[in-house]
Amino acid sequence: MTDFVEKLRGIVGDKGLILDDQGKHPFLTDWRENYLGRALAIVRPATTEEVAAVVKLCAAEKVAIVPQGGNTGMSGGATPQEDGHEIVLSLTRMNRILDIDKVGYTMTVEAGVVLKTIQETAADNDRLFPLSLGAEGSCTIGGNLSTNAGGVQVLHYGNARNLVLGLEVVLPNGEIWNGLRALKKDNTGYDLRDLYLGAEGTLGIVTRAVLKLWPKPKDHATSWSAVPSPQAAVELLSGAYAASEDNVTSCELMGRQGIDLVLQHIPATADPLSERHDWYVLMEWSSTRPRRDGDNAGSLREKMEAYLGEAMEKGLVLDAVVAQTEAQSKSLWALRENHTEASKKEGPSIKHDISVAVSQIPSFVPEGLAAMKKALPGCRPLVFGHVGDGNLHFNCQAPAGWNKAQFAPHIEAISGAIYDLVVGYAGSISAEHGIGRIKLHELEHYRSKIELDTMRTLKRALDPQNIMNPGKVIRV
Ligand code: FAD
Ligand code: 2HG
Ligand code: ZN
Repeated sequence: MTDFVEKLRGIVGDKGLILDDQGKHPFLTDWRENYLGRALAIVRPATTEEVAAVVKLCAAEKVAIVPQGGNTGMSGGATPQEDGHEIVLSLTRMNRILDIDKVGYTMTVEAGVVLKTIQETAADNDRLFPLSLGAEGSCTIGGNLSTNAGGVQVLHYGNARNLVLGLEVVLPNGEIWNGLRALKKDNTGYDLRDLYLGAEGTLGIVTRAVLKLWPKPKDHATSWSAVPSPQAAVELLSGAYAASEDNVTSCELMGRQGIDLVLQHIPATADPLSERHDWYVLMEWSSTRPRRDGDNAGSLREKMEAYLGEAMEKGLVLDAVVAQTEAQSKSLWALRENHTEASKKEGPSIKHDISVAVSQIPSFVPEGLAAMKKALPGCRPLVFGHVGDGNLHFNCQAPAGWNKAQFAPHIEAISGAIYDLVVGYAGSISAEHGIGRIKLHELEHYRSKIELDTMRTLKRALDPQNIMNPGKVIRV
């Protein structure tokens, strides 16, 4: 293996190689700290050509590769196996914005650019890149595309798959596929780009992308509403589309348990309402029409206030605040975005990243809560998420004070109950976080034979040596 490592050094140099245990450690464990792997080396190439040379070497020596971006994934997809025979290939040195086409509304980037940098670069150019999620300060665009990430603006702009036009990918044999086209229309045969989006690094390594941009919104409104039930939340959203003139860009539902955890664990957060309620909706409206408070058409904030006033009269809203400043809007969003961090600080939890049709949310939620309680009466449901996409994080926090070992024996019963229910609703057991390693068995259990066979056929054809993130997504 010394020989192999020296060949790696020959490609990426000392700067691109981490070999010591301390330096390797952050790359060997996932954000949730569910897995701790080992690796021959952490390899950090600086260019596509270096990636290609590393993959060629690995293909020749039959060494498996685990691509990694910001390592914020929720499913263990970026963590190497425990046997120590793989390398982690980190894309974080490939972090250049290559081009902005303001006329064509596109941006070309390397895979390791941090999402927030892309958002800021778009904004500096009077454009919007709409992908937005809690990990945006550290996740990379390569990881976002490889997980087909969702986030809080999917209901208006679509998920990561909808935000990209072209890709450059290093294939498992080390060849470079240049699909870096900025075309809105291209029906020349099978869509190869779509294969790599959401493939979680099992079919190739995304090295560059052409992203779509949108006009930058000029007016925003943010509201925080206490609602009597998930049913009311869904009805509130349904009416908001027309009331906002189709400007609803986020609609997030949260149960009280999550708010309590955020208030307890995250400094400088505060409950915006004086009384406690069971359910809350955070809504964001945004428009490219500039704000002109007091004019005849009204600003978005005025329209939102009027809409929530009507909703209150109908009993859909119990109490509400509409942010009057950018700072207030940020503090409302902090209550939502810090759920994941607060849950981690509280202790062990199981995540159920599920989706059902939006209109089924009202009946799914009480049934799911009952199923969870039946499986483990002392568990603490933690339900929040992107209700406008029918995607809830139907999570389960361990009983207070429990450690991972105490909680582990109950996971199968709890998750099985939730996933069986989801499948009964014709929903998805992984709406945005992917399969990675954590849901391998669930995928095999809940997807049909024909779907699994087709996935295996694809994987075997494109990665015949099974060196691209083996043991993730689909076992061959
Ligand atoms: P990593 O974690 O490094 O990798 C994820 C997967 O992609 C792995 O399988 C890896 O092998 C593969 N991969 C990474 N880069 C490449 C590449 N260049 N080529 C090929 N394969 C690659 N996710 C959502 O969808 N919506 C949310 O709202 C959301 N909120 C989050 C909030 C918090 C606080 C946290 C910690 C995570 C959240 N996530 C969310 C999960 C996570 O941020 C996303 O999955 C993100 O897209 C992962 O990007 P990354 O760069 O960290 O990828
Ligand atoms: C979010 O929506 C993320 O905040 C993470 O997808 C969800 O912690 C989770 O389960
Ligand atoms: Zn989410």
